[in-house]
Amino acid sequence: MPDTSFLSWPFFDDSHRRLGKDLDTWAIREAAPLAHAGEHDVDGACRELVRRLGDGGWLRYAVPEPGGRLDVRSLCLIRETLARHAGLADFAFAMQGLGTGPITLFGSGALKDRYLPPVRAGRAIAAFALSEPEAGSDVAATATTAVRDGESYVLDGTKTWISNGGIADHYVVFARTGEAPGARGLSAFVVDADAPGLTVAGRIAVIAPHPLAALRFEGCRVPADRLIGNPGEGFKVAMATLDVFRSTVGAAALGFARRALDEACARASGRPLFGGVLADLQMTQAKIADMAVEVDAAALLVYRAAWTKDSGASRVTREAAMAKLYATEAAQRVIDAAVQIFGGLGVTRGETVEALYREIRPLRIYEGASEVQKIVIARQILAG
Ligand code: COS
Repeated sequence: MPDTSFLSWPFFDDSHRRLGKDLDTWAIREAAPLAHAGEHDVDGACRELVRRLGDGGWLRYAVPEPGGRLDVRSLCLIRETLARHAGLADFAFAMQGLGTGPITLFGSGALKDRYLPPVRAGRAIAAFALSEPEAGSDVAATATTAVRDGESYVLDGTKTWISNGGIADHYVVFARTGEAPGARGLSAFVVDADAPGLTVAGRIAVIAPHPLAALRFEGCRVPADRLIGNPGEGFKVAMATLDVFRSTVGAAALGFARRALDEACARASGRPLFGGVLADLQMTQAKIADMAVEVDAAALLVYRAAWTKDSGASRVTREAAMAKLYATEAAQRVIDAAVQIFGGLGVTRGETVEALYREIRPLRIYEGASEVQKIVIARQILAG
């Protein structure tokens, strides 16, 4: 049974406590049975999970109703809970939010009306297309271009490592419109997956299966009203969206870590060894203690960042970067310790801790690698 004592921390109100409990019950029934379905049919499993999350009403938190807002504590609680039961369910939920985040935060009323309701209902799949072969960490180096031509923009370039690439119905694409060099010359667009000139250049297979692809834009014409915010604001749109969603990556890592701790405790308490059980050994106890401390420290940083954003801070760049950095790195250590406690079983295909070991690794890379988070944190601290 996972530790739920953190829900009484002052970061939360009663609606969050109810949300955590209700989603846990739902996830055991609806998400956990599909936890490993992605190993065989990742696209089908993802589509099914998006549909179930929509039917369950959970996507309303990732894609708020008109007049609503993104409550980061709810996003974090949902990601943590889903990750504890099924990594792919967490992925499906998160990408619906990240793929529409720029529209939710900066889109016109018309863009919101057109794109958000089907994603909220789980009937359309969203994606966020920022990374390029040579512009992942350095967003200001984005090379994909968007040139204005009458009532359209024409996009050319390549995006890669795009989550939901190949199954998304639309992509938020960041491209250079050239108002200024570097970060100030980018803009964000919504591009329909069937737009002429947009093709899936190739699917990418990864250690923990998720839909992932490279996209090619060749003379891809997009109506000018698909621009999100103003021309030249693309970098700001990307960063502000990442400020919201980075803490939630930390929350997903926290969910994986909690599951690993629970699995490790159960194993250590039940595994006979040297006339007792594994948990009798002080070496095991030291591991469990370190794991528990790291889980609580990660939770404190994640929910501090979420609470700060929900309390009205205009930027949580530092808090979100700290939460993502610490929670993902700590979860990797916690899961590695769980694998060690499981011994040979820990590296056996089909074991929960083996899957967690593969699931956690990309989180230290995507949405800003740990090294980028350190750059972001240091700049904020040095700026005073
Ligand atoms: N929110 C709002 N505005 C922001 C911002 C934020 N979080 N971060 C930066 N900005 C603004 C800055 O204030 C600056 O505005 P002015 O030009 O008006 O001063 C502008 O954006 C440029 O900022 P900066 O000079 O910091 O740009 P850099 O190119 O140096 O940014 C980092 C470097 C590393 C911070 C950035 O490229 C980054 O976050 N990279 C990682 C991106 C990522 O997560 N990639 C993974 C792909 S998504 S899976």
